Amino acid sequence: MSSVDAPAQPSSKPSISAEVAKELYRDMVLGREFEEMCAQMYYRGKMFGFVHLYSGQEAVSTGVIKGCLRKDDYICSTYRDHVHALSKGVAARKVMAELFGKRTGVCRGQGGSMHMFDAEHGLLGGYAFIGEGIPVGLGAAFSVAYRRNVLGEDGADQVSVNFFGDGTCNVGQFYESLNMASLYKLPCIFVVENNLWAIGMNHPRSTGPTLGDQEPWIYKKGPAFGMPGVRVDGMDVLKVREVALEAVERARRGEGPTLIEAETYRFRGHSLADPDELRSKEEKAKYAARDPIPQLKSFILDKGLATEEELRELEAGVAAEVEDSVTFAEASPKPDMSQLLENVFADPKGFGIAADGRYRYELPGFTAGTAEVS
Ligand SMILES: Cc1ncc(C[n+]2csc(CCOP(=O)(O)OP(=O)(O)O)c2C)c(N)n1
Ligand SMILES: [Mg+2]
Repeated sequence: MSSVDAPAQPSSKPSISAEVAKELYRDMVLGREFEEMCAQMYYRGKMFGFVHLYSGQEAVSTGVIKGCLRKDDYICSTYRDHVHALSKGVAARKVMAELFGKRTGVCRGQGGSMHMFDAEHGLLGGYAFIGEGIPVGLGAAFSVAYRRNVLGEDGADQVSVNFFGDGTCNVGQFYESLNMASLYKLPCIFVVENNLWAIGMNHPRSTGPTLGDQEPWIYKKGPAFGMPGVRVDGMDVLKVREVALEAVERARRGEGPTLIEAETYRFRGHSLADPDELRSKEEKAKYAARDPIPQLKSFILDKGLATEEELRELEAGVAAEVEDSVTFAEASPKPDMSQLLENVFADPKGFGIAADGRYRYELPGFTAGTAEVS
C-alpha cells in the first residue's frame, strides 16, 4: 500500500500574495539549511546524544506555523523539533546554541536537541517519548477554553497545535487526547506528519485499516471522535497552509478540534545515527522529486511573485543567518556548574550545590559510587 497514491485534499492551489509566498519560501529554506548545518556540526562532534533532522518535512512546519499561527498560539513538538521552533519564531542562534549545549541556548543548554522549549513563542516543548507532548498541547487548549468559557476572557482565542508522527498514532495518549478535545470542543489541532516510517517500521505494517477500506488512514480517526479529519499533501506548503488556516479559524471560533494527516517524507535517516538502509532507493527518489522547496520556488517564479534574483538574495540571507547561529553557539559559554541541579526538585536527603560550588549531601552512604563534582 502506498497511501500517497490516493488523491489528497484539497486539490486546488490557493492564490497567495507575493509577501506570503516569500515568507513561506524563506521559512522552508531556513529549516532545510539549519538542519543541513546541524548534520555537519553533529559529525564534527559539536552536539551530543541523538539528533533527529526534519529535512523533507518543511512544508508541514511552515504551512501550519509560519503560514497561519500567531506568536501567542501554542505548539507542541517531538524530538524532531528544531524546525518547528524556527517556524514559531525562535531565533536560529538560540536553537543552535541549545544544540551545542551552551548557556545561551533556548533552554540554557539543559534541553538539547529533543527538548526545545520557549514560553515567549508558545513552544511547549519537544518530547523524546513519543506521544508525550499530545496531552500537554491539549492542556494548553483546555486552559484557553477555560479562560474563555468559564472566566469570560473574550481575548482568549489562542489555538494549540500538536505535531507528531504516524507511529505515534498507535500510542494511547493520541486517542485519549482526541476524545477530550472533542468532548470539551477544545481549540486544539492535531497534525500528524505521516512520513510513512516509524524508525524502521513502515506505516501499513503497524496500523490497522479504517472502516470501509483496507488502508491505514489516520485522518479518518477524526470523525470517529466527532471532529473533521483532513488529509493533505504534506509536500505542498500551499495546500498545507490552506487546510491549516481552515482548522485554525474553526478552533478560534470555538468550534473545536481538527485532525490533519499530512503526507510527507524525511530525506534522511531517523536520526543522524541511523544508516537509513531500510527504505528503498525508489521510494526515496519518488519523494526527492516532490521536494517542497523547489516546488514552491517554481510556483513563485511561474506566478511572478518574485524574481530569481530576489529568491537568491533571500537564500543568501538564510545562509548568513545559519552561519551566524554557529558562530554564536561556538562563542557562547558553557552552562555554569550551578545550573546542574537547577529545576531539579529538592532531594529530602539534602543533595545540592553548596555555597562553595561543590556537590553537597547530608547522608554519606548515599554517595557511594557517585562521581564527585567540583
Ligand atoms: C513511548 C516511546 N516508545 C518508544 C520510543 C522509541 N521511538 C523513538 S522514535 C519512534 C518512532 C516514532 O515514529 P513516528 O511517530 O512516525 O515519528 P517520526 O520519527 O517518523 O517523525 C519510536 C518508537 C519512544 N521514543 N517513546
Ligand atoms: Mg513517521
